[in-house]
Amino acid sequence: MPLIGDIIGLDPVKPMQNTARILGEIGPIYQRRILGMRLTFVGGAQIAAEVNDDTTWQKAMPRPLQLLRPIAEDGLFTAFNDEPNWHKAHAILAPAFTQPSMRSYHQTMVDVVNEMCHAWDERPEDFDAAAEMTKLALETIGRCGFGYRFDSFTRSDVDPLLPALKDSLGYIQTQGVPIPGRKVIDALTGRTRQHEANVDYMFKVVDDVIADRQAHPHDEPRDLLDLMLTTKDPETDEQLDARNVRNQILTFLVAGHETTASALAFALYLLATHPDEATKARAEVDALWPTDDAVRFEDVAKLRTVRRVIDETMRLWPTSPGYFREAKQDTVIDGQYPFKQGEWLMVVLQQVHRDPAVWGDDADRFRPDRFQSDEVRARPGHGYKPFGTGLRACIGRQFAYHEMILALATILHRYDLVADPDYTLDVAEQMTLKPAGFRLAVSRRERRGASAP
Ligand code: MNH
Repeated sequence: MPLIGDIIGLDPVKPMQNTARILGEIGPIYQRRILGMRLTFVGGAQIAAEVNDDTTWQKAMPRPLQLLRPIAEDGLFTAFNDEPNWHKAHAILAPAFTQPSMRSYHQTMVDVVNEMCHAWDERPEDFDAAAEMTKLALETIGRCGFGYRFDSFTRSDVDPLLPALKDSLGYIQTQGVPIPGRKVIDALTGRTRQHEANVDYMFKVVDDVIADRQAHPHDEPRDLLDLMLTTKDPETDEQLDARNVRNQILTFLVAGHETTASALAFALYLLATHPDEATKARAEVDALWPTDDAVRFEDVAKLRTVRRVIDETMRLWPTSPGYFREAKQDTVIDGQYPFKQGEWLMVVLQQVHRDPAVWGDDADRFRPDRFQSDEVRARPGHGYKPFGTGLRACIGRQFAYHEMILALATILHRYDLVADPDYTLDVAEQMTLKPAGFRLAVSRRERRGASAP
């Protein structure tokens, strides 16, 4: 392809959706050259299954991920596969992310959802769904992760950590597109200096939180920070050092809030535009909470219909739109495409999740019953990977489910959802996919039982 066609073909605003569309048109795998680089995209579930195999393939860390290294360094998400701190942190943190561990974060998650609902009741006008869910998820990971309150629902200004985080991620993302002369321009306009100041500020805030916790330890390990500061890696008998703890906290802030928030925003959009599905999910919630909605820990696992709504939402709109894999050795995929050791490709989830070979002819339809257990059992498992794959898959999966299920169930129980009838879905691409400009109005439902908590 001529260079200029390459540049135009690479949609700078919606690259993932553009890539998914091309895969839909030309087949399960395609390759393009951009500025001399070879980029391969996989959209077929069968080929995805091959590269998901951890014996011949592994997580790759191409430039888009490496750009995050100055912020998150060897934190879990941006660590290289062979970095010792990945194994150490994974061993220390994995127990904190199991389903039973959600018990220790449960009440905090409930508190945050209640604060959000309280804010909605006080201020009944409509709101931007993605922005509101971002507040929820940020508040949740801040408090459950390291006892940090952004107070997103109560303060009128914003916590300065928020713009620092947002602007530095924005800056990092612009560095991904190779534009000649950008370094000079960024330096001249002060963007680089502003970015450095943002990063310094984030480091200082998080370091202060860590130092404060070290000075005033909790009696009971409750949040992720407590665990990181007190647990030893069984293999090396060592704890994480303070710098690595900072890297993990910033990692959880980056990896743990926009993904969850965008998935919730998509779920609200899909429910608001599929009232029959909302009615079904609401019936389950009403049956579980006939009189009140004090969400008990045990309730979350019972909300199977709500869980299916979330699974189907992440199928259609995987907010983490893909992941990178590299060959551990020279190999061939699909029986015909050779890859040399170290060569990498991207699995495009939006396309894998709609592969007709797995999902049938109505793959574009929102139908949560696809996740009924009989349908799940009848399907190959490799067609659904919203949390990535293998050793380096998402450690926060249970955390995200617990948070999303209890938030969505509470919202359905308390409110009717009214979508703007003129809205057509516009999916923005920042770090994640998210519904842009989707405004939602909620109206408090009639209570049929005892009063609200
Ligand atoms: Mn999460 C890795 C998606 C919520 C923390 N996450 C991944 C990967 C995907 C992903 C995909 C694999 C990336 C790769 O292969 O390069 N994560 C999600 C989605 C949600 C999500 C779709 C919500 C919905 N993630 C969360 C939450 C947290 C979190 C919540 C933290 C509290 N995720 C991580 C971390 C990793 C990760 C940490 C890196 C794990 C590792 O490499 O060991």
